[in-house]
Amino acid sequence: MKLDVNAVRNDFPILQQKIYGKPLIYLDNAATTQKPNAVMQAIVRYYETLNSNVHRGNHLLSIQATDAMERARNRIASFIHAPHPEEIIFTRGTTESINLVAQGFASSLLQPGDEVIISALEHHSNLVPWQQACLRTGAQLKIIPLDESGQIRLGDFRNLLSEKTRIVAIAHVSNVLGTILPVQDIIDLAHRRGIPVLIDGAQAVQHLPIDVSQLGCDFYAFSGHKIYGPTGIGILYGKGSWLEKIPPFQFGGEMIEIVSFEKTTFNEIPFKFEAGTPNVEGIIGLAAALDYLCQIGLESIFKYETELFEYALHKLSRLDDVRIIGRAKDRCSVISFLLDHIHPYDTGTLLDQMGIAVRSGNHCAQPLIDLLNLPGTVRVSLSFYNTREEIDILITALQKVKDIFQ
Ligand code: 7TS
Repeated sequence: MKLDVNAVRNDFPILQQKIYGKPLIYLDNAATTQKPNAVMQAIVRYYETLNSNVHRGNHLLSIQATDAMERARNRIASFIHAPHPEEIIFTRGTTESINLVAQGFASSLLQPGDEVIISALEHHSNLVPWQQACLRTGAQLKIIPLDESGQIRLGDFRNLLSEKTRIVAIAHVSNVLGTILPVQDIIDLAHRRGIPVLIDGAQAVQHLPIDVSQLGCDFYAFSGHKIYGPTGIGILYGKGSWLEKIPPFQFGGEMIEIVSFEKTTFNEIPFKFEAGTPNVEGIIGLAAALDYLCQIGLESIFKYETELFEYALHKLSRLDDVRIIGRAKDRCSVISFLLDHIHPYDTGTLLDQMGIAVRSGNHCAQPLIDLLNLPGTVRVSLSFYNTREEIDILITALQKVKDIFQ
């Protein structure tokens, strides 16, 4: 079914706002997405009818809240086709999900001389945790280089794999270039050598169909707030066999089995990784976001987004004095660019004054921006609630920015 963008926009109250008296054009969806009414209502309903602590009360509200939280876990598992709900760990976001795995590896699975492979286009959240894990253990970080289009070459990846490699951690979609990485090939190549793979899905899960069973990845991380859910909730999918091997990330309530002053044994997965009272409203809000997306239809959403991306790319490419950064064949949702002789911050500031929200800077990928030898980029990132009219207004606004500087 075709997506009705006007109907969709009515589901997002914030999009009706004006910024400096101009209609808001929100093109910073890679940073965070806006929230539909369905999500906000689910959170309010939770506080109005269910609020109580989970997994520890024996009164009715606590039982019902626990039930709602565990149903949400099932919902999230089915959304990414995780075979077992206990393989879904609730975290604060992608960053915490990756830290959980990196610190787990540093505690017990990395030794001096071991190697960890990432790519040159990683967000700091899939770089710094591994860099620190390597520093702690004497392991070495290996970087898959990029070709001139902003894609990795499988040959380069194959050359880095060795008997020393302990894990590969790689983005599914780049938050700077929009590159869709060949994750299936990466997983297959790594698995041939028995090496586990973590996928940073922060920019993928809201734009591509995700099936972790089919991918066969060992870990998949994403954030609720980038898929129309609340902030402060994230997911780590991990294969049960790995989650059993990794030690707990944090200690305290809920993650324990038996505690004495001398010794503690730990709860089973997923609870072993969920110390303390969880973000129940975030969990319920995230499940509501996934329900909302499925109700609209993932296929219609992805098709609409692909067409809008092509439209925006075409329009931007035709503008004089614009340099598009990143030309990989497989791309989605994110377009980085520069206007000749205009600093990306200036472009971003002027667009803001015209009611257009984009992001300019290094997008938390400093090594990539350094590698490209750029001052940063201006980044437009799309959602299914954006329209062609908004892209047209962006193009006119960029023309004005150029005029101001000429
Ligand atoms: N990985 C990728 C690929 C990301 O794009 C981001 C956030 C993260 C990890 C971290 O996610 P968090 O929810 O834990 O913060 N990316 C961006 C961005 O591009 N602009 O703001 C945040």
